[in-house]
Amino acid sequence: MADMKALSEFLQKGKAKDVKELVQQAVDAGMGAEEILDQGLLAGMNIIGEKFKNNEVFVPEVLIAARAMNAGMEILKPLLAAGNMENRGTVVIGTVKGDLHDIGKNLVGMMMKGKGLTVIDLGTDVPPARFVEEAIANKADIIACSALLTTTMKEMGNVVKAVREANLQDKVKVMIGGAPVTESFKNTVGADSYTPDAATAAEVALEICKSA
Ligand code: B1M
Repeated sequence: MADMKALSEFLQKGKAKDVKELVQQAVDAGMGAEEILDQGLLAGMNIIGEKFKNNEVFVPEVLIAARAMNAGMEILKPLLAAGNMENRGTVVIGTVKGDLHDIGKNLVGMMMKGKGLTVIDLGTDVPPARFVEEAIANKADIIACSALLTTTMKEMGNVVKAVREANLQDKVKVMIGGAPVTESFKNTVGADSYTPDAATAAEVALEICKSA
């Protein structure tokens, strides 16, 4: 039986080629795609998430681990789609209108994928109406907004308003974050959650989806 501990370790070290090979070996040995995802890839990504939160690893290590995760996912994706894997939840993510910073947003998206959530990335400079349209189109549980500028963070309040105007507040939770954002700002704009880093954002997103 393929070694899931080794798979998790290769992922943490960002060894994309080895990850791909081990995933293929596991599939060939008859292991289920969901099992490989949970015990190998997601297990490794969870450890990276924890280490990132504790400043034991930094942005470059997370990016290479995510690249290795994607290499493994290339093999698993068609199998997961064919096997009706339970959807753990859907997140529509983007950087708010007027803001082009996307490094933090990308990390948040990667960590959320690492929790097994479906992530729809709208990119940067996303107007409030687009967040809502995509949340409806994809039956999302969460709209996740990132902002890096004090001049653009107010757009998060407009996203909350747009969600309320569409009468979606009971179905879609708004998560916010980014360097200038705080818990007190979250309370001011009425968002559902503020998290300070990507790993915590992914943990909270999974909790929200579980309780939806
Ligand atoms: Co810009 N920039 N920038 N910039 N830039 C900052 C943010 C700034 C603090 C630099 C400074 O002056 N010291 C400053 C903002 C000042 C302010 O508003 N208070 C600034 C400025 C002023 C600008 C321009 C206006 C500069 C100009 O043109 N005059 C301009 C604005 C363009 C625009 O957006 N319209 C601009 C442009 C750029 C670049 C394009 C050159 C580039 C962005 C490239 C890119 O993203 N593709 C850039 C960069 C790289 C930065 C700095 C240097 C780094 C940002 C970054 O990626 N950090 C930044 C200074 C700094 O932070 N040291 C700066 C790493 C990243 C991992 O952290 O995004 O905070 P961060 O994400 C964290 C958490 O915040 C959290 O998780 C991540 C990690 O765990 N998080 C979330 C993020 N989103 C979350 C969402 C969540 C939860 C957590 O829930 C949904």
